[in-house]
This record gives sequence, structure tokens and C-alpha cells, in this order.
Amino acid sequence: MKFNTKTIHGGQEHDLAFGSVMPPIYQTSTYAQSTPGGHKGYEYSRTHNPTRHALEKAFASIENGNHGLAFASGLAAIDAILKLLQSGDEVISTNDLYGGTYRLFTKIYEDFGIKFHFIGMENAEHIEDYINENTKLIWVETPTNPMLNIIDIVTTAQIAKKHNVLLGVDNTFATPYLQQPLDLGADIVMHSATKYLGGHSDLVMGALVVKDNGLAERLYFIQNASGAVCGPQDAFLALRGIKTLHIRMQRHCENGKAVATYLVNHPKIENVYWPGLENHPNHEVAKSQMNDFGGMVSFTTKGNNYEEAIKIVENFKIFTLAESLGGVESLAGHPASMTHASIPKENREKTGIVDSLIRLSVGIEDETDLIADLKQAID
Ligand code: P1T
Repeated sequence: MKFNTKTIHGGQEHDLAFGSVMPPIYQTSTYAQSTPGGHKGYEYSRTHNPTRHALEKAFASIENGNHGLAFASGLAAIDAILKLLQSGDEVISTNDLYGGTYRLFTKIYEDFGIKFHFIGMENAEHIEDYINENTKLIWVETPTNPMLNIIDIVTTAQIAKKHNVLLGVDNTFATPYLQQPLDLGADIVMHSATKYLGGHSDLVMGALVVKDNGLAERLYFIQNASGAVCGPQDAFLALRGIKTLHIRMQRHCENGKAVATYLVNHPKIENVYWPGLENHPNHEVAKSQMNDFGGMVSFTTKGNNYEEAIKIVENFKIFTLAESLGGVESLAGHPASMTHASIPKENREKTGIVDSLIRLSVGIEDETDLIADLKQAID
């Protein structure tokens, strides 16, 4: 099955009871048993729920994996991965990543004795300098949030394999429409399904997909034992969202390109970060591992003035000033004071999250309206 068919049919069966084409929302916590253990495969909804199960099969299908897991949020999904580790283990992570992931790593898991190295991975060979016998996980966001750096997944996977270390890739920004990390050698692919997979800014959810049966078994154990599962209503909404992922992503990419091109030519703009630009430092790697370049665009203004950046985001009429990304509507954010405020200023600025940085999640509205909105807000 091709990707555009998988988004609609991948892992899906018509409902066994009445043949409903869309999966029923099994809004139940528990299932009747004829005798202790005598059930129809479902016992309790933290462990299994048919609507969630349908979604988990869809996740696995679109990411070319064998096993999918749905969580209550993206961070709950990352949390489940970290529970594979033990005190004394070490993790090597991209230095540019979602502020909430950084906070989970440094404010929760460092206290449990896990050591994190946050490094620039644009030159993947650099990763090997940080590997030792305690290293258990390499954590990669690509494109990174919010600087849109691109990490070479194939080379990173080769390094991970050589040292017997797990490679997890946060595929939230790209989605499987643009890149499929498991096919490039990653062990775990993760999503904040809150974003493009859900696609309509109406749910909070996380996803994991793996190929390996043993790894899946450990993650299912953690999912059930820790319990951060999503509810059946949200599972239904995510299933509905995934069915249009391919056409939404196509438009996100087209509009992303139009916005990036407009900003590059604007006299008040200093830097534009979008992996499709030929002068993007990792453009060649992006071309080799992505089918297109997505709808996330970040930029800074000349003079790097905090007040000016705040004024711009306040001036938008179509772009909504809000956290999050990946919905059909365009959003704008100011990472230094919003999504990445939990990263100390000194660390933030080292990776480029300066005071004038604005991040756009370019939606699927008409391109000319988006450009006009940028023009009036910046001018
Ligand atoms: O919000 P949640 O569903 O828990 O997902 C966390 C997360 C993980 N990974 C990436 C790359 C993310 O962007 C996020 C969430 N990000 C935002 C809310 C944001 O505005 O960047």
C-alpha cells in the first residue's frame, strides 16, 4: 500500500459488529467477562481499548513499523521511552529541542540519575565523542524545534547500531509524509500527535512506533504499568485527522515555501530558518531524507529587538499567537518567552533562540492571505 492509501486504510478494519466504516468510539473502561479471564481480548481500557487499538495500528502503518502505541501526550510518549533506562545510564540528545522535552530530561530524569548530553548533531560524527559504556539512547529531533536544524538519521543510526545504543527520533515536525525514520535505521519513532497527525488543534496525544517485537513488548508493559494512555474520543479524532495527513502536508509544504521565500526577501528580516532554502546549512541532508520541507518556518528580525518581535506577533490577524503547531490554522509563537522558556537563556541563545526569533506553523489557508498578514504585521 502506498502512503496516501495507508493514511486512510492502514491497519484499519470495518467494525465487526455492524460494519461501520469509521471505528466506533468504545467509551468504556471495562469489558464483561463470562468467567475470570473469559473475555473477547479486551479486559480493561488502560491495557487495551478497541478505538485506541485501531489508532495504534494506523500509527504503525503510516510509519512503516510493526507496533504502535498511543499516549495521553507527546511528553507521556517520551516519558515511556525514558522508562526503558536505569539510573547511571546516559542519553545523547540534540541541543535544540522542544522546551518541554528538555524540561522532562533535566528536571525529572536527571534526578533519577540519568545523565544527558545536549549536543549539536548537524555533524553526526560528533556524536561518537560522547558515547561510552553507559550510553543507552540517542535522542534526535529533526527538523529541530524551533531552529529547523536537520540531523542525518542514516549516519546517526549507523553510529547507534555500532555502539548498540537505541536511536529515538521525534518525527513531530516532519511527519511520515516527509520522512520515515524507522526505514532510515531508527529504533523508535515518536510523535506529539497533538500536532500534524491530529492536525486540527483539538486534541493532545503522543505516539510511538517500533519495528522490534522485544522493544514493543517492553514499551507496552511500560504503557500499561504507568498508564498514560489516551482516551477513546481522542483516539477517534486522531484517526480522523490521519486520513487527511497527506493532503494537509502537501499544502503545509507549499505554503511553508511561499512564506519562507517571502521572508527571505523582506528587508526587515535577518535570518530565515526553513530546510528547503538552498542556503540552509543542512539542506542537502534534508533533501536526501525528506520528501519535502514542511510548514514550520522560524525567523529573526534585523537588530534582534525583543519588543519588535512581540509587536509583530501581537499584530498578526490570521496567524494566531499560540503555543503548538501542526494544525490546519496558521500559528505564530515567540519561543524565548513561550515554548522554550524552560531552557535557560544562556543555553537558548547558544542554539539560536534569540529574543527576536519568531516561529511560524504555516497552516493550509490561502497563501496570499498569509503573505498579506506577514506583510502588515512586519511592516
Ligand atoms: O505537547 P505534547 O503533545 O506533550 O508534545 C510534546 C512535544 C514533543 N516534541 C515536539 C517536537 C514538540 O513540538 C512537542 C510539543 N510542542 C509544542 C507544544 C510547541 O509549541 O512547540
